[in-house]
Amino acid sequence: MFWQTTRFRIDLARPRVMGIVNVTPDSFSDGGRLGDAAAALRHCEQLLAEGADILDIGGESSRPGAAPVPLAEELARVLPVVQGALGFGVPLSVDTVKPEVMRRALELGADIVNDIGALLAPGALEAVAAFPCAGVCLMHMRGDPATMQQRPAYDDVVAEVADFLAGRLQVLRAAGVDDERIVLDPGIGFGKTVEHNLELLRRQPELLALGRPLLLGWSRKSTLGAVTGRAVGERLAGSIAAALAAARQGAAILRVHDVAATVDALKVWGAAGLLPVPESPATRGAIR
Ligand code: 9MG
Repeated sequence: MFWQTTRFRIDLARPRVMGIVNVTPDSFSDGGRLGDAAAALRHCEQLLAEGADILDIGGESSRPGAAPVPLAEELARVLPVVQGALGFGVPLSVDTVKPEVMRRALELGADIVNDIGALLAPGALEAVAAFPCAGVCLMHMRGDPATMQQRPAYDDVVAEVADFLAGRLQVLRAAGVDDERIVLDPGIGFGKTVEHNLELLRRQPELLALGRPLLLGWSRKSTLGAVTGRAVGERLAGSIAAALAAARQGAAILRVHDVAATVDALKVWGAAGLLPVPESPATRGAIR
């Protein structure tokens, strides 16, 4: 399967690693805007050197309870980094729920919109649909980052996530967005308990029936902390275990902080033939 994005048609015959670039004050800030963008770009280069296939650039934290970032601030954080990273020659994703950020980033030449809100914000669908090749990741979230962890409840979390994603897929199709532009994400940690997240991992193959590639983000998430008893900075082993399990269960794209370790782990499982679609000579290296 392929993921059509603005500049690249990404071959998903093997799992791709999406490196996380958080352009938030707690990530890079040295107190100055130019310094922040330069530090973020150095981080992009580091992730690429470690083997990232895609960079996901975001200026607003989606952690539970995180404060919303005003539009002007998010634009000022994200656009200079997108602009600077365009020359790296890899697919650039912009992690945002704001239609104006989507539009401005796509105008600059960004390849993908990664929307934890599945293009539900007024104007978001139109913003993406207006760019005929832009890729999009539609993620399931129950509620919003401020409220989502207040007693989330489902009768059947996998069925309800699948129904939601199927519905969004239909809406995008009706708006003229080609299937090949769309990947789907069950949204680990977004309005789900530890048990919901683990059930989504166990039954992840059921989501493949939706017919589009799956993107999974397990990196450093609190479910890993709950299972291991580890603080966020100590979750590397848990993150790698979850990433491998997700890949084994059919994930096509893994959104991660720790690119080098994830790439190595995937190489070992790939070499052993443990991934569902091992890389073939015909597809090796093809990303366009
Ligand atoms: C922005 N962001 C944080 N976690 C994420 C996840 O699991 N998936 C996607 N698509 N984006 C995420």
